[in-house]
Amino acid sequence: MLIQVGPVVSAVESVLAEAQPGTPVLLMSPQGRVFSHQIAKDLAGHEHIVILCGRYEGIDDRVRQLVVTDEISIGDYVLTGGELPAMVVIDAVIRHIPGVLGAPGGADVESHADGILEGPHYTRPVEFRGLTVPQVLQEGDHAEIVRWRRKEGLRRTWENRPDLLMKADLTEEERYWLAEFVGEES
Ligand code: 4FN
Repeated sequence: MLIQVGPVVSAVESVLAEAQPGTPVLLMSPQGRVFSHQIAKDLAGHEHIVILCGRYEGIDDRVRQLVVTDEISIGDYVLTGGELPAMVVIDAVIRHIPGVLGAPGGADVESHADGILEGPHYTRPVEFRGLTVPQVLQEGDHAEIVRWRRKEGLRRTWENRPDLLMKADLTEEERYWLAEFVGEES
């Protein structure tokens, strides 16, 4: 079963008639370019976004040819529909709206902005089933805590997502830490 061209093009055109000129019309699809923080930020600059997604066997390709401006995928796996990918895009875009809970604190000082993963977080109690909160976090020297978390975030990036390091903009100290991690490998 396929989604027909006529109703979808009508729906999109009626929505676009009330939207800003240049409004993106996204098609969530496995054929799209892979969604990213950068794409989310670009989309956040628009007053409106239209998002289409497939279900069943997908959508008549003429919808894409006639009204779609951008084909986007959230990753390589088989799904039963593009609704969840659409919600992923919506979530990543709306957090760039000032005042939204979880929005970046102003001038993009969020952890993903520079492409490095976050370090670990801890709450109380200081000891749970033999696992303790690292000493530096208990001491409360804020500058040292920031440095420690940055270093641990870099370690996780090195261990789990070394691909992210290719694009990361690192300080001299961070490069030194990286060399340390490489040396720690057996
Ligand atoms: N998926 C693959 C190859 C062939 C088909 C699919 C697939 C939902 C309508 C599309 C999937 C994944 C990420 C939309 C997948 C996405 C979809 C997405 C999606 C029903 C047709 C379909 C090679 C990627 C495994 C089903 C690969 N991001 N078809 O899942 O809409 O946005």
